[in-house]
Amino acid sequence: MKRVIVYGDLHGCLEEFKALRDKIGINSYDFEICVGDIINKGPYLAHIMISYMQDHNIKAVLGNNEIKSIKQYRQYLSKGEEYLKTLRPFEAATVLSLNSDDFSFLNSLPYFLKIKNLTVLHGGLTPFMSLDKLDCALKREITLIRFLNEKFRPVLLSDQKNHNKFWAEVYDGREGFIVSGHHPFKEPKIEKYAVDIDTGCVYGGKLTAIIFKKDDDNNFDTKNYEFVYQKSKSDYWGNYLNGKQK
Ligand SMILES: [Mn+2]
Repeated sequence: MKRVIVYGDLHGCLEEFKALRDKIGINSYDFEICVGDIINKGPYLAHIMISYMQDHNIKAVLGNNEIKSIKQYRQYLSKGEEYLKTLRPFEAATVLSLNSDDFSFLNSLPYFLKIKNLTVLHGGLTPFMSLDKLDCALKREITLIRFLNEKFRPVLLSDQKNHNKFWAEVYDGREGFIVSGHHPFKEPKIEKYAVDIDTGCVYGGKLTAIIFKKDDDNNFDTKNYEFVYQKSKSDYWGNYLNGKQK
């Protein structure tokens, strides 16, 4: 394994993803992994995204969107067509696009992945969490964390105040150098022991990849990494909300 390449939230933006991989010049020694939220909100259906990931041996951790769609697919299997009417159109489209192989793929995704000194997860951690002691609720929580209050408890996006700190600003590096996504920033959010690489491709921003190479100690060099970007073709989610596409 020469390079580790981590991609931000894809949300169905397959064309930008392909263009970004071309730009990087992926080769068979590279280890590629996504921070989760591969599916939903964007232009390409979940089945297409998952097939592409499998065809190219690209790994991923669970995002909150994968967790949601796993639940919805299960409900659909037990309740049938009627259940789909309770979903938003893009959620129903995801469920209908999944086959049992896709469902197995989603179920096989881990909540986090450690690669030597690197850790990939979707959301974030609080100072009270350790990755080897997460119960079910906390596992779900690490896909959702963005900002923390003064007691370092996660705050809901709707309750967020200016003085709240982004989780990575108070993260001390105890679980390795973390690459995350989930909360979109205009540029990658770089902290001492973590970087959030969700730059909102599905919202008309850009798709970001971060590339790590080995250092002299055979770890990954977390001081000299590189970003590669691919500009989004459209504000897909904005267009969806405005009813310009289904
Ligand atoms: Mn997310």
